[in-house]
Amino acid sequence: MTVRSSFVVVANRLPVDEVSTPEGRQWRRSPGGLVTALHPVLAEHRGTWVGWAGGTGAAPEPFDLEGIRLHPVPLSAEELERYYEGQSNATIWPLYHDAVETPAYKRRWREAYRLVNARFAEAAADVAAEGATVWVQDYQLQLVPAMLRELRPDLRIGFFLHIPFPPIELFMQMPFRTELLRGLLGSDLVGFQQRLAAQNFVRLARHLLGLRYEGQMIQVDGRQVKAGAFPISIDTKEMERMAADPAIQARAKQIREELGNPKTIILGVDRLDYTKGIELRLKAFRELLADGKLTVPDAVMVQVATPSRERVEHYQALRVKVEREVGRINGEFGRVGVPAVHYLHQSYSRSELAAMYVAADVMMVTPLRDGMNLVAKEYVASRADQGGALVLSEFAGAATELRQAFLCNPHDPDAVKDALLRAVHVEKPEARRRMRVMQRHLRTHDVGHWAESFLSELGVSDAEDAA
Ligand code: GDG
Repeated sequence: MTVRSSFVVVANRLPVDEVSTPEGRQWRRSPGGLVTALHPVLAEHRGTWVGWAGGTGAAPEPFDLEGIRLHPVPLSAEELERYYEGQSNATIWPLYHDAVETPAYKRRWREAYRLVNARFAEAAADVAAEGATVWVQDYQLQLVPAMLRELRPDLRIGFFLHIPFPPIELFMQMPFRTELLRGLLGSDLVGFQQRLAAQNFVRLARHLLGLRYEGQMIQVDGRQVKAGAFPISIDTKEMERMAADPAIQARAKQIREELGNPKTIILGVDRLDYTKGIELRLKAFRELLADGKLTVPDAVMVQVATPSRERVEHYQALRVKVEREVGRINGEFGRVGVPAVHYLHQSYSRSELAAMYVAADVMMVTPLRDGMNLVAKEYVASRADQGGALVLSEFAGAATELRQAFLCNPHDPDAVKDALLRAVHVEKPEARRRMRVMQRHLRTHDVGHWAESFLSELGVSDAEDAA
């Protein structure tokens, strides 16, 4: 029998991984800020999370894990290729990130996107109780709000976009732009990372559909749809606790030794994605070495580039470019046993990442465009010693909040080099002052605060108590 919930989250992925144990295959909750933030609300409301469980073919039966009901939605291998890799990650992802890579438009991808979105909407309609609140997440599911409203006009529907929302001129490229916009307008509340993104959205509603708006409230078919900025954040306490753990502190020391005790460790941690500005960061480092402003082995760079979307063409091309640049830098500036760049195309545990943050003197976060960028926030929260310096792109959502970072325009190589040098040479008291201000901000603006502000705006009555 289907269990019905008064609170439902709909996201492309379920927050679980299937792992092999001596007792056989089991589900384990996957780490991540979103599930941490939503867990209390879900538990309070006997909530259900609707999403893909990974794997292709038939989906597992719904099951309970740590107080949450998980409701898997199936995807076939072909849908995965067309809806997820195609329409979501080769069309929408690049277009919404300022078209820093050229979006590809294919009819069969759109058709699969429609079909899969309808499946998610139907699943949500099945599990939602009368008058329930449904919170839909992210760019893979933009048609779900309108589809769900059609099936269940009694629901309160929220949508949150984790990535940027582009200006009108860019959005207008999208072949099924009206349908997408109408999809989002099925919500009662549409949340964005940035105020500018919310503005892009309301202006687009007027431009494309001639809808009237006042402030951030749009009039649609006699209903009101509100747009707003809700900058996402991290579980600050958890990050602070992890970084203070003696085992992690010891591992950080060990990492420094393994790197040959350099004066300056420069760190980058990103999914290997062309929006993250990994190449331009490497180039800035290379030029500073060539200029003699930095030298090996006093300064070394560590770049973690977590494998991502490896079947999508742009990602394959990026890997080649990044690896070529790493080879070039090491070829020119490395020595036997002392590479200039330690490039790690691997995935790490959260604790190993925390140790890297603690070890890094300078963290480089230089995306060409990024909805928020949680790595920047994690680095700041992990520096309880108030050491370290953050170089941050103005084009990351996080730059609106982390004003004390060394901000730079990632499109300007000299600006990136300048910010990196300033971060390398910053005086300790000045670095500490900057860190302190940013840490204070993250303590009040954590992921719980994010969920709570969105849900209370959406009208979930006890969001504040629960989140
Ligand atoms: C999207 C938006 C927005 C990375 N490598 C490993 C690993 N990570 C973790 C980081 C961080 C997360 O993944 C990455 O989050 P970001 O925010 O930096 O970037 P996206 O993946 O692009 O996320 C972004 C976000 O959604 C939330 O709304 O901020 O703008 O693009 O937490 O620590 N974690 C582990 N191993 C790794 O190797 N365990």
